[in-house]
Amino acid sequence: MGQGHSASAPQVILMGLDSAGKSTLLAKLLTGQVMETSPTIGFNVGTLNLDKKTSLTVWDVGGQKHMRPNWRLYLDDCEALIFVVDSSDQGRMAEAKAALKKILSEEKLRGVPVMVLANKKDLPNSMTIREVSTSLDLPSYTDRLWEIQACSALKGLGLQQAFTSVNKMIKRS
Ligand code: G3D
Repeated sequence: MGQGHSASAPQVILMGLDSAGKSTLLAKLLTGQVMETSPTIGFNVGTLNLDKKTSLTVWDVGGQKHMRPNWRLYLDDCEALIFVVDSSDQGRMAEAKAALKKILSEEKLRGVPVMVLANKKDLPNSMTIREVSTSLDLPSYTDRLWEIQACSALKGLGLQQAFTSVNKMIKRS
């Protein structure tokens, strides 16, 4: 794995509300590596080349933060969207649901598969994937592949399976 961004590389985009656990997830994936952040690009916390062909770009969405106008440029080659939610924060599920809906209404993401990561499953009060799935209205997304996976970015649980599933979804879509 290395860092860097090539505008033409297929992208996997990681999104979610602030505090969902995106930086923690990225740090886990980058263990032992130095992470470069690109404040000039926007709110992405980093871009990681998963392999020669695929890179992962991370964005905060929703919350008090405003999307930069140029974030859509990153959707051009987006092959999959990973949407991270804090499954222990029931109070922000409606906000997460709205943010996901808004992103998925982007024309450029039509038909793009979505992996929802129900993060922080290590916490005792975390919602089940069924509860998260219902809260985010995932069954209403009938025009694309979607999956939900529980994980703990902090403990590194469920991440391998999630990325394996993402690759499979990309191949199937
Ligand atoms: P963001 O990048 O999406 O904004 P962060 O989110 O990665 O900064 O995570 C926000 C907070 O949640 C951090 O705690 C982080 O340690 C915690 N967190 C992230 N993933 C997990 C997880 O899987 N389990 C638990 N228990 N906590 C997690 P702080 O205290 O630093 O704000």
